Amino acid sequence: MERHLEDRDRVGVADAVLLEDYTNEHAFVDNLEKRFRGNIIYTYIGPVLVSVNPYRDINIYGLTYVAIYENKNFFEVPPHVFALTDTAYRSLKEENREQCILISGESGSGKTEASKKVLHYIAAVTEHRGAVEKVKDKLLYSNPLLEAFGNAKTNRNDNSSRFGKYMDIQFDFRGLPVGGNILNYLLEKSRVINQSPGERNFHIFYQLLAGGSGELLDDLHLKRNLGSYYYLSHGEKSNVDNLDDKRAFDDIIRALKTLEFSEKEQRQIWEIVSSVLHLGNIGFMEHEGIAQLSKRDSVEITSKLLGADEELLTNAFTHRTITAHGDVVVTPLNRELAIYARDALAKAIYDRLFTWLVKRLNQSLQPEDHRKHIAMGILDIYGFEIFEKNSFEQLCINFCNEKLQQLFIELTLKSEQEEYLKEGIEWSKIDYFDNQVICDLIEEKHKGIIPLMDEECLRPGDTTDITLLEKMNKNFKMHKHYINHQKADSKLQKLMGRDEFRLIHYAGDVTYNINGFLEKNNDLLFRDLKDAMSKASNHIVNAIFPSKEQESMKRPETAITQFKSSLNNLIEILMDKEPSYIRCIKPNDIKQAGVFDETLVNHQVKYLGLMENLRVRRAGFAYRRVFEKFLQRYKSLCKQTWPHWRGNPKDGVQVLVNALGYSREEYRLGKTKIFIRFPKTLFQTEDAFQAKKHELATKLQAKYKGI
Ligand code: AOV
Ligand code: MG
Repeated sequence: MERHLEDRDRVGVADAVLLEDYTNEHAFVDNLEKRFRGNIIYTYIGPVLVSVNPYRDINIYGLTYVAIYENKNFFEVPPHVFALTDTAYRSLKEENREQCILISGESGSGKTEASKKVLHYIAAVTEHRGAVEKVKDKLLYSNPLLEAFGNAKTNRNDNSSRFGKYMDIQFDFRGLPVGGNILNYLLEKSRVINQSPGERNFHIFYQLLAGGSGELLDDLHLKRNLGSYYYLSHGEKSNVDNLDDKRAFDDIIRALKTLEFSEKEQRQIWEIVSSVLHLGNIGFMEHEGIAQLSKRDSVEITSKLLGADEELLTNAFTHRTITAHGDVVVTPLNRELAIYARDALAKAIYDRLFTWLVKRLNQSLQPEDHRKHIAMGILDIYGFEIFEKNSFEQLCINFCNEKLQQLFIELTLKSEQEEYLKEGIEWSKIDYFDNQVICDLIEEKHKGIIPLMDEECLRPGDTTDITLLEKMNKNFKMHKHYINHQKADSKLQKLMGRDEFRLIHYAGDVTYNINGFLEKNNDLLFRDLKDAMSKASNHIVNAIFPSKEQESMKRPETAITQFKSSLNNLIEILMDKEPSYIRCIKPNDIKQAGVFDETLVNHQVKYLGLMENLRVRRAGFAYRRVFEKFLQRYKSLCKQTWPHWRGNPKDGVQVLVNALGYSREEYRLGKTKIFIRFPKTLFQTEDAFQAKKHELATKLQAKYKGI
């Protein structure tokens, strides 16, 4: 037990609450680095797990490791994602408490990998038979499937999740997994039509081209050469990871089979995926301000693949029908608008296919019985983003992180408070930065950025991104967390353009460029295209563009308002569960093993609020343990408790700490636990224990030698 108190000189402290100076960020990062160098990627802040991406495979996830962590108490084994999962799982099984595991950190820090380890651990420690095994296979295969459609290579991460994911694993009363449910959040669909240099489109396009059989590709009118497709030609052009893509495709086929997608469904999925590529190749000319198709073949193929009427589709690319006051007006589009329409359709088809996939997966993962289940949720969502150029997508992502940070602070504080209360120990309230003010700035009814943005989107007349920005500048003139080019001081002003605004997020300042905000928030797909899609014979297309949508005269909610509602819904789900936290850190920007960039880590420590977290945890006491465990470890240090203490453990601990000379200031005894205020006290005791152990061992050796 207490293995993680040992060897702290070499590998640092396993729990940062044991750092002497818990307010010192440098000491905290130093400790992480020491451990990282020793190939130890996990560290605790009390119950929170901090994980530093090693960028190399370390052999700590195999069955031997599962055995080390299975049914062990959290603090008796070295920090590990398995320890955290095991604790959550036991609380679920033994106390019937719903769990959620919240994973955060910036792009490439290891969130998705961590979420997979959680699932693997659950799969490893539960029954390996019949129906349970089948469920586990489905749960495990849902990951590669969603990654293929929702992940892409970015400059920060070769396998970056471009959507947020919350996955419930559902257990029966025996603690066996019986099903699952996935919620997906805001896919970065703009990637379908455009990628930054060095980045790729979603994996599935490359996987299909590399791994699909010749026959399949022929049927889909596809060539293997990436250069043939406009939508694949912006970012990375070469087929670099061809082999991996080929292998991944085989995996996807296996996943689709395991998840019971029919042959027909699979076929229709490939038809849709390839239609997106063909859509991108549709070109337009302009004649007297009116767009015309430059070649028919791509439209022909697209229509065939989707089962759409070719005439209807062609028309929909080049015309727009508007109903105003009961009149139907058809106007031709110019080339620019036709391209806009084409791209909007490609994005919409892909985005809706993704949502359909999740829904279909959920059908497959649904438990067979209808009894009540207990769930363990895993949240793997995009981390806080600060890029060179930040747009609407970053605002959504960062808003999401604000909300989660708020939940984190609230729940951590709450659980600390509860523990002190339960143990009957006095609690002094501590100050912390409450980011409610930023959440309000973004979402507050009528006044926040989101309502303003929606207002500008819905307001008839000449609204533009700039009119929106002007409105914001006026409304938030006095707001402490909002800066515009006028408000920026002279030093900052140089860095801010007239089309930008800056938010002081809890995690740092982000300058957003307003261009494209209204269009992205509006997320408009012309009716004619929707109409053509809803009449298509491909069943999936038909399902994702329901004709009901056409009939409804109500305007759909804007993109950000939809996102906000789904987020608030998520927060509600999470609030009801017992949370565990994994905070992931990226040690360098070059995706390399063994490189620890202190500045980069410092920054993440700051914005993940880890020092704040540590402060909360240390507000009262650095260390706490149940009486039995404490007594068991240190009983050899006191004559009255060694070798056995016969009374109740609390009295034993009292006798022990008296003998150790703890002052009243240094500790408190709660109902079940001892609380030690300073790490120094604990370490003196631990050192004395190590010396004693050594002394006893030497004596024992001498005795045996003597014989
Ligand atoms: P992310 O989920 O946090 O980024 P990932 O989990 O995809 O990051 O990790 C990025 C890469 O780091 C992985 O593909 C692995 O190569 C490596 N990696 C991460 N964790 C480990 C680990 N525990 N052991 C070994 N290698 C690891 V993003 O999804 O971009 O925000 O949107
Ligand atoms: Mg990820």
